Amino acid sequence: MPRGLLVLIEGLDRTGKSTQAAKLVESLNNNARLVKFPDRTTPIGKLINQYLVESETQLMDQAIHLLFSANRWEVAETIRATLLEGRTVVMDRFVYSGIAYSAAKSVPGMDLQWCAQPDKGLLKPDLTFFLSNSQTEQRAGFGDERYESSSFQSKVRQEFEIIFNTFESPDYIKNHMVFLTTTGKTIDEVHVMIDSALKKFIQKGIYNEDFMYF
Ligand code: DGP
Repeated sequence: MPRGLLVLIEGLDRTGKSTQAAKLVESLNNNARLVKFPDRTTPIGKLINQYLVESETQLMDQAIHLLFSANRWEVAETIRATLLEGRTVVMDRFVYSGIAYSAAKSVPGMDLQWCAQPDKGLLKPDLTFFLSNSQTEQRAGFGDERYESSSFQSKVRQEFEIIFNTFESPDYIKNHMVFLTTTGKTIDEVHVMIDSALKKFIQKGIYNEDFMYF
């Protein structure tokens, strides 16, 4: 039985990632599993949630970075097992968010290489969708969680670009990444774009049984 596909939906806050990830899983007729990061339900995830929603929760930037990474490692084996069952896994955020949000803090010593290190060895997506939306990125009021300010988000956006160009080969970007602008598009329109890009990817037969790793 061929293994399932590892699909990632990435992007800044409020670009519709979670909505699209859920819609994609639904459209795959339950032969897919949705994995959202951070997973706030695990013990590590609860700590992450506390950090995100309570501004008085103090944690060293290095410590929270490692917790986000540990939160991904917590489910790494489940993801692999699901793929080996032949089911698709759709992830809502993953390693790229991990590097981008931490690097955007510009903490001395926490450069891209430092930020990328703890996630080395995690499975690399077969196909990544990066969603951007200029309307949500420019708006003044974002939300109440830590990181939800337009100045920080624009820093994160720059970091995403640097990360893709630093860590991924032009070949990987061309074959395994899809950049989608969702500005002015309805949820259904974006879903159709994702669905057709996924079908095209499968038709091209680029992915093989071997896993790729960060
Ligand atoms: P979300 O539940 O997708 O809204 O993510 C919560 C917030 O945490 C959001 O502002 C993005 C940020 N975030 C997600 N993953 C990571 C990560 O691995 N590291 C850091 N530093 N921030 C992250």
